[in-house]
Amino acid sequence: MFFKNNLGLLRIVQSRWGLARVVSSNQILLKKSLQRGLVLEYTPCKQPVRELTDQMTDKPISFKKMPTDYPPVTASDHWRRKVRTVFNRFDSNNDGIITKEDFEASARRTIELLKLNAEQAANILKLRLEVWESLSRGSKDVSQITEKEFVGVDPSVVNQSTYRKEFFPMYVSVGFKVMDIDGDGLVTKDEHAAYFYSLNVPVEESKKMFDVMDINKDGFISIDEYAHAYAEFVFTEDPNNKYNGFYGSLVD
Ligand SMILES: [Ca+2]
Ligand SMILES: [Ca+2]
Repeated sequence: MFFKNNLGLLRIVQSRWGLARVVSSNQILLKKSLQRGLVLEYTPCKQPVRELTDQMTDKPISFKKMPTDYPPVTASDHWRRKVRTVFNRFDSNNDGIITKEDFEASARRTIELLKLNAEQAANILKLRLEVWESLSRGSKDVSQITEKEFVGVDPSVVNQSTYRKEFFPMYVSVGFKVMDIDGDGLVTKDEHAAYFYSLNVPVEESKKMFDVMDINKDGFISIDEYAHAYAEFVFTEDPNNKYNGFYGSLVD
């Protein structure tokens, strides 16, 4: 979701390639639409977002509120606080920089907690590392992202319509896959708890967030519910928004 400062469109396009690789391994349809997306990037004629997102995921994402319907982010103190929180959760060993090792450590925590078999473990690690690669591609030094770099992200990145219409739905898709360990298209309480555990967030907080995210109260988080929560986290600046705990309690 967040990139380093001064990101131009070109760099975002580069990030997109990273994500394209994440998802293309098991979704040919998605790959095709990503290729089309890249073409659209350079043409003034854009397709309706609905059609595009439908093609980008195996199950179409139906946003409760479209990302483009949120007002521009102003990067208020509260919003920056959320960005700092994301940094804190990604910085697994808490040394003030995010590196590949943090993502490996995070994957390991999931693997150990859920006692995953070798195949599942490899898949989890692969997904996490590909997220890392796409994230670090925008960094000056691709081997690390400093806190200053990460937290100082230029909010105009998330205000671009390209980001909101095309990238964000992809991040939803990838983020959901990271959480949906067994790949059945639904995130269970255990899968959500494992995700929070992998980010060093107390399981108690997972229960609270899960209940907020499970809008229809069926005991699962669907990709639509996940998409709504993620959008509320990224595109709102209300200190009382109930999705503020998307990555666990906010840091100071
Ligand atoms: Ca699942
Ligand atoms: Ca649900």
